[in-house]
Amino acid sequence: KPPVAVAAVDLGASSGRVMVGEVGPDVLRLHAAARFGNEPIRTTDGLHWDVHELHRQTLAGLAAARRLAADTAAGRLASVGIDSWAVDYGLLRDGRLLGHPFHYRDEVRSDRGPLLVHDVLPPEELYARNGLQFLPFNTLFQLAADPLHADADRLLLVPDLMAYWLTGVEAAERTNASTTGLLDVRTREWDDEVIARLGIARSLLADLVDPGTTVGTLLPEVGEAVGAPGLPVVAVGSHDTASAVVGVPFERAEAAYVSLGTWGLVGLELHEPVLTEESRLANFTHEGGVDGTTRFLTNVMGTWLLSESLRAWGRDDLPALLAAAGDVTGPVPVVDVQDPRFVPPGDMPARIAAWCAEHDVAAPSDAAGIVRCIVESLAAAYAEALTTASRLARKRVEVVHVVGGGSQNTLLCQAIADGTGLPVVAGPVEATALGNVLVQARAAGAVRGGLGDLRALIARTQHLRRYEPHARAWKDVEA
Ligand code: LFR
Repeated sequence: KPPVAVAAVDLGASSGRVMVGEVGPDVLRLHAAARFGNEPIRTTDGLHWDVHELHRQTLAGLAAARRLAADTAAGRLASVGIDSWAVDYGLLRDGRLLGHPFHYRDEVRSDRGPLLVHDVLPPEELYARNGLQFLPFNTLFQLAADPLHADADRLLLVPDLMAYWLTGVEAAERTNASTTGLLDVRTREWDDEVIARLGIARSLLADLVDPGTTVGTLLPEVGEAVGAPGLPVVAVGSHDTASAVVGVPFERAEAAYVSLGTWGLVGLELHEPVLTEESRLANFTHEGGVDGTTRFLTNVMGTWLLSESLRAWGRDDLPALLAAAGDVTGPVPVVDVQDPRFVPPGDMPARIAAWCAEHDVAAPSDAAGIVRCIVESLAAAYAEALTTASRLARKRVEVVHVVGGGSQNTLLCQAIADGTGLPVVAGPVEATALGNVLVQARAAGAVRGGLGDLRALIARTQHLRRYEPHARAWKDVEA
């Protein structure tokens, strides 16, 4: 039986890609069909996503994927699955999008929403019901402050919106729906009471679907544009982090992960929630995972600090900067990467300098020093979050998996190993796309089994790199 070919649309906060995955019992290969930028738009009312451009790029990417698939043993695509960042949504009325969806890094509305929601549902009660860490941009907070809310008859999260534009079917994929704050953490169904108390019309929310379900098939005009009439759209872990965690090749149960992209999502896969007051105060979330798992994690700063610094410097040579950062011998300050000042887009080197000045530590004087400071600060934050996760969930951690684009950052992976005192297994780089294609391939019958089987296939086929913890000379200098 030849491997099946499926297309994964993976939309990230700074770029998107369409990949073709070839999957069989002993085959797992990815081919890049298209990569494109995702540039937010700032207008007078705030920061927005250009979802129409993302749709256009998705269509072009799918056409390229269809051509690529023609050259594989499968000869054609069996399905397409879409994932993206979480929480952000489009509001529709009679099937038409109202305005441009807001970007979760929009500063304008971020204070008002939480105030409005917490007035009705205090943080403790909310956590007991939805299990989510407090992020000011969780969908329910955004919605409370959204001027278009009252005009809408449907809310679709970004991947669901893209799937709707492909198929005409409105559905709410469950892993991503868990990031709205409107899902019951225990039943993983819409929480009608929370929804009613917040004055949200129940009909705004679409029916939930699980990863692996066929949502619909391409609309005739879409199928024609892409060259794949009738292609099924299959729900995957449409929250990119849910797909990334499917892509973690856990080598044993005593393992934690850092899904390292724009954010560093640090935590554990669990089967039961840990809804304690300690977990709430530590801001640990319970996002819905594929196959009913729980992603017990916290959002830490990720490569955003690096990419925004590069943008501020007008540079695009991260590898060269990391090499220079690796050669820095003197001590560098460890800054608090969780400081809210680092969330909105902007001049991060200046913000780091300001943080250092406020905390009476010497700021690094050049780009290499700043990059080294960012790397060490990120690693310190991950080490702390991992210790906290292990303590809260009462779970031993003996190895840390680092997946996603950031797993290519050797300096950072080594710093995480050193900071935690644990071995780091880095890779796969494309964990999210792999998680996306594997869930589709399983739905198509090309692979069988649970997450353990899918992960074993990743471990057998993908390039992974191991880092052992060791103390480095510069650490002694710092001490
Ligand atoms: C990562 C991610 C995180 C989510 C953040 C905002 O890409 O999806 O999991 O908290 O973006 O949506």
